[in-house]
Amino acid sequence: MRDHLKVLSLLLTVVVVMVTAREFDGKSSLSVPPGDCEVVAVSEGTPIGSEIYVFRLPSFVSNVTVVSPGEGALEDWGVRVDSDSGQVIAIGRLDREVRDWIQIDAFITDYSTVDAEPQSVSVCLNITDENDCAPEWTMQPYPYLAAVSPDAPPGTTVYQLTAHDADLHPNNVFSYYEFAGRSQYFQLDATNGTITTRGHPLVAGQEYDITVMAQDTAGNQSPRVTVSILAGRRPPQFYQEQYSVDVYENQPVGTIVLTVQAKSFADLPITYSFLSMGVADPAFSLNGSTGAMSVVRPLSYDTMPHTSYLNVLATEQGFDGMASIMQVSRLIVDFLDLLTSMK
Ligand SMILES: [Ca+2]
Ligand SMILES: [Ca+2]
Repeated sequence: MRDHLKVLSLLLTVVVVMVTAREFDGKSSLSVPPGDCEVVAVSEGTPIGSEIYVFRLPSFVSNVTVVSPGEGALEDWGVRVDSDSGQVIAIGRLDREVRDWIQIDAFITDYSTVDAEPQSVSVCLNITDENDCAPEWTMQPYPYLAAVSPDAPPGTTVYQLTAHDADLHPNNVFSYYEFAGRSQYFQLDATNGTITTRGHPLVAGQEYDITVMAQDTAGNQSPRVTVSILAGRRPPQFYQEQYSVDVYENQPVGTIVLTVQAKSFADLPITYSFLSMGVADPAFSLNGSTGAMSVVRPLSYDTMPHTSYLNVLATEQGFDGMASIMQVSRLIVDFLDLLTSMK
């Protein structure tokens, strides 16, 4: 009676030419307020082996014992405390973008005095920023596509570049540069990343590729990427080439298992629908305006086909002929088999 453990797995594949969107993996600061402790600023660029801090020991027969964090955790964060000398040493890279405060709680025991109680001490290392991060692109979807009317007037916005630099100000200040491309037709604003037309007539149906880069003030560079600008209309672009989601067969009717989305290059609303190609899957419905795919009847691993294919159509409202098709392959997996194969 472990049917509820069985899962349905959904796999969606976009058949128009697309690549999976590049995930933004910008580092985030985990700033926490220090507790009751002595605050010491330490640069994340501190060389390995450097002394960061010294716990003051009352006599040469005293030592310091770290209470928190555990020794393994502290070493994972690039810090070690020498029990005999009281020295706090950088033994690895101190990455502010991962952890900007390290609180060390310890006690000092003085063995020169028989009756002395261990003394509690705390130091909070405030990891300060270095310019060690490059800007990372945050545009979606990928590949970076645009469309513009061939006779667009000068200054028409074609595409908006966006990027994120995980450093703190001013180390996160960067500019956009055109590395190669069609600068006689398009202009890139170095500060705000907007690509606009210059007003030169464009050839209808032609793709204009522009390769761009973002670079911060220390010279840290983003990857170079290409924006393809089509002179004309472009059909909607799905935000992902492929979706994968596990659906438990005991998920109730009404559960949204997946939401598909596409971008309109004409800023028009998009309507989503299943195309009746292949075998219809009566277990799911698609919300025409949101792209949400929901369970509409009870799921059963035992009685439903384990794999079926669906096609999703994204159509621009008010603009006939501009539509994209995404093929959905739905795979049902027995969760018990999955557990066995993972062992
Ligand atoms: Ca930076
Ligand atoms: Ca940094």
